[in-house]
This record gives sequence, C-alpha cells and structure tokens, in this order.
Amino acid sequence: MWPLPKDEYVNNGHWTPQIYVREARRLVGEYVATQADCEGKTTITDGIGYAAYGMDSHNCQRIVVEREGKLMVKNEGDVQKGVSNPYPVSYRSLTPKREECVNLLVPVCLSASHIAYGSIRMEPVFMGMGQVAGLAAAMAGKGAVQTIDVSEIQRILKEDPFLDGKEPETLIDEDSDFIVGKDGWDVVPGNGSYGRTYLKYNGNPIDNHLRYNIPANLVGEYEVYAFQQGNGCKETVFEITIGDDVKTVSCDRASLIVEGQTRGEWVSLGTHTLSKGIGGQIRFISEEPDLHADAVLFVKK
Ligand SMILES: [Ca+2]
Repeated sequence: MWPLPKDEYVNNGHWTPQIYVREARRLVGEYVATQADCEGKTTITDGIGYAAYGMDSHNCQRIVVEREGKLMVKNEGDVQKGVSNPYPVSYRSLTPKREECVNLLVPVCLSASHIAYGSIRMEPVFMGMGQVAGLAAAMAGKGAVQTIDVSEIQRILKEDPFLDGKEPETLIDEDSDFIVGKDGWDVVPGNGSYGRTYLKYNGNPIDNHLRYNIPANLVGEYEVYAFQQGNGCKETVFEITIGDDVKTVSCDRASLIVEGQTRGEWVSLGTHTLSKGIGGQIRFISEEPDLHADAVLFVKK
C-alpha cells in the first residue's frame, strides 16, 4: 500500500478533506445523453462542447462465483469501451425539463445515462460545460434557460473562446486545405499523434514536399507551434518561410519533454510576424525515411 503523501494536506493529517466522487445522482433533463451519442449515432445540432473519453466505469462489487466445483472471487461491473471520435454534448443535457424548472443549469451532474456519463465526465468537458452554463445564465437573465439562442453560444465559443476579445488559436491538422503536397503522404492512426492521426511520408521521393500554408487572414505577431510525437522522428527540421525570409528550427526527439497523459508535445517554432498580402509556409524536413508531420498551431501574441 502507498503511504499518505508527506507534502499534501499537511494540516489534515495528510488526508484529503474531500473524497473523490466519480458519479452520483444526475439531472434528467430536456435531453439525456446516451451511448448512441458517444458512438456518433445521433445528430446533435445544439452541441456546446465535445467529449471524447472512452465509456469507462469501474467495478461495482466483488462477488463469489462457483466454477468447476470451486468457489472464486470475481470483480463485477467493469465497463471499458472506447469511442471512435469526439462527439458533441447537447445544451439540453444541461437544462431541466422546462415544465419542472426554468432557472437551473447543471454542468457537472448533467443529464446523461450511466454509460454516457462514464465518457463525458472528464475535467476538460466540465470546464467547457461550466463556461457554457455561465454564458447561458447571463443570456437567460430572468427568462427560461430552455429558450435561449444556442447558436449564439456556439458563435461566442468559436469567435471569442476565452471571452477576452483575443483572436482564437488557429489549428492546422491533417484534414486542412492549408496543407498542400499531400499526395506522397498517408494519413495514419497515431499512438501519440495530435488527434487520432498524423501524416506519414510514403517514400515517393518526388512528393517529399509537404507544405503547411499559413492562412492569409493571420496578421500580426504569432507564436507558432508544431506537435511532435514522443515516438516520432529523431530529428525534424521546420523550415518557416514568410515572404523572402526563411528560418529553420530543429526539434530533437531526445530533448522533447512530454508530460502528463499525452504521448506528444507542442514545440515552439518561435514568434513570427505575419503581414497582409505576404504569404508563408512551413515545411517538415527529416533525413529519416518515415518522416512524420502533424498539427501546427498559431497563437496571437
Ligand atoms: Ca493530427
């Protein structure tokens, strides 16, 4: 057994003052999220955030069973089922049935089945739901939370996600039209990629010219990042061309620090000034035959 942490909860005998409750009673709202949502079998038009974790519920009890005349102990009730894609969470999962209550929003104990809740119940999702609950409460005022314009919440989340007026981050990943020269590259599932896939060079020498065009609407100073897999190329050189100016940044896998529940990390390619009418692009270059390319991110300074 692990001992209590010496450096935590020092004023409480090293015990946490609060127990971890993974799941408790939940709202039964205007919409109940179910396994069908997690599996992408439904169409949600009032999505206000995404969930993506597997449908996960741990053992409920330990029971004694008899097998071939012998008694044995078995764990019962464990469910572990992955989801194939991120899926939207309906705004109506945060709202009670309108005939029951019109001034309540529930971002954590939201309206979901036991199985769907095992997937939705992740902290990043709760953060998003909490932000939406705040926005919705402000929009509803003294009116009913069920009658607000959800498309307005969707617009704000897209255009001003941090509610500070700053330009949202711009992400370029495999499915983006800003990536050109993809013919010699395969989209492959990644065990450590950003999202579910990354681009892998398929060996055709004339096609080793993958380019990420910098979107023309980006004007000003941006810090640019590239996602690198912890098990990717030993060394990748990023060639950043803006107008006539060419800079290179090298990423050495051995010095890549990957922390937390991820198998890759964003690597800064520096701060670059983007001007109206001056195009730019980013190229991934490696001497290795299985060159990888993944997502690129632009963050306004
Ligand atoms: Ca990717």
